Amino acid sequence: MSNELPLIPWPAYVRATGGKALVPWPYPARSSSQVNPVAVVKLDFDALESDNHRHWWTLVHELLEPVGVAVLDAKSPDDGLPLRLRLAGESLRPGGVPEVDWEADESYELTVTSQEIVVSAPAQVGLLHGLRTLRQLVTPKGAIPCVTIKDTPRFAWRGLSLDLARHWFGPKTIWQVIDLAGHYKLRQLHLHLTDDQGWRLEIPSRTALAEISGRTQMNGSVPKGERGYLTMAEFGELQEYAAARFIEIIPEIDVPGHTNAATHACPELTPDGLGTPAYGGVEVGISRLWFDAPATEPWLRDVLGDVVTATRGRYVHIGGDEALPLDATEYVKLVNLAYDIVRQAGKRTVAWQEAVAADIGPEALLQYWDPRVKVAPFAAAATAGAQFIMSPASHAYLDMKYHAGYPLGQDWMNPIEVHDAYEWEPTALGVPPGAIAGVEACIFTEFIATGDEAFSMLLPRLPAIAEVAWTPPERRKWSEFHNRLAPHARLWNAEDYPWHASPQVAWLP
Ligand code: TNX
Repeated sequence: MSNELPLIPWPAYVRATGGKALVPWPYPARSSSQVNPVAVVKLDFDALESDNHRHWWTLVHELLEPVGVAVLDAKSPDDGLPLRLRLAGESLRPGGVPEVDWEADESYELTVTSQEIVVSAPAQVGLLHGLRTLRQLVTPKGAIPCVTIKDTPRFAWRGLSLDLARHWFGPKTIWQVIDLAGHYKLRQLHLHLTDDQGWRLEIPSRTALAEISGRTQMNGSVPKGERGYLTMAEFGELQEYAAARFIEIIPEIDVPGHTNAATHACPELTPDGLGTPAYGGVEVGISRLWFDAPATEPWLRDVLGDVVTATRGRYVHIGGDEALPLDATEYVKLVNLAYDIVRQAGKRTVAWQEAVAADIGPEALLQYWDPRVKVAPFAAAATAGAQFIMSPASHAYLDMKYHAGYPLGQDWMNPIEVHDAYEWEPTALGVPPGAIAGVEACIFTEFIATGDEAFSMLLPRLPAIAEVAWTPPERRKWSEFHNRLAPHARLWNAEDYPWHASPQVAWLP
């Protein structure tokens, strides 16, 4: 019975205790939200300090109203099933949006009886995870199965990487992606902000970068009326919105390859000082920085300095992939320089797997992506203390087509149906299990031109990757997963997310 509950990712412990809790919405009228309520809960803040009530009030509303649950204040005279949030060991600081402790314990317990709903956790992030689980339990008729859930993730790093450089979708899509990532309990949103085709973040010390290369993208220019990049103010707001939902933003400035947008906007970065033409094609490995060009080091210091200053999370991603025109020595010098700048400024570094050749320290994270290469260097780096994020293109690249004839996406790796995104084990790829910090899905956007197209690639595969990252292999079963996934279509429809109706799932919209 409990394995029929539509929970993704599947929790560590689930026991259905029998029966359903239900307090029907008593009024014929609509609530303030778009959805007609079918049930009512009354939020009881228990241990939470009053200054943070508004923040939690917002989160509870935003999670439960789209699934038809009206949320009332505990003091309301109307009936409603009490919803209690209990925080142990940590009191919320005043000021609404809390400073996030990114390393806090993520566990939570959720108990639903016919009398009350209780979410308890040692830290705030667990409270939110518990509410996200509750959201998935609400049936279309507004009932909630009575259940006891005790849960904690397998991996701390559970990410999604979104490429904004190849195509620009506008800020709204990024906000929606944060919400979607949150529903599946992801913690990291990695933004691939720069590449050959465009530059998507304002850099105050080098304004030409965004002003010039913010306008370009695959096959030409960004849509008319779009600025084509995030201002620093927008980047700050985005991080605040994400942090309020316990999601860490990791900005990526891709060097020393994938740099044509930079050498186009800043011609001083090229040896002849003439810069490079804009590039709207699909080739990789066509661009580079030059270690010996006098402008390179000051440029890197300015750009990474501004990015570090603006970053609220722990990490900055320095790229490091596919720097094909560079010889090994120059590649290593440039990656080490970028790494040193980030480290000296007080942030930790993430870099793509190729950076294993450089001398980056054990506090950095390497992102495994290309399963076609030999793993021996990764095993050696792991022995020396390196940690890895697992994003194998064969399973976790959500820009791959679902099947050979699919109109969107890439085909340089195998097609990835929802089953392929689900059925893989991060520790079985040759990187030593003890060196694995977590899992990250990636969506590159050479052949994905709009936010809607991006959603139809993320759904239904992102929930599959999220479960790989959260749930240990002995509790993961495809035969159960596809049944649990089927009713999620209702949640996606409620949020207006476009999704791909994979034939591997008997959808229940
Ligand atoms: C490989 S992922 C790349 C990207 C492409 C992607 C397309 C990585 C480190 N490099 O530049 O966009 O494949 O799937």
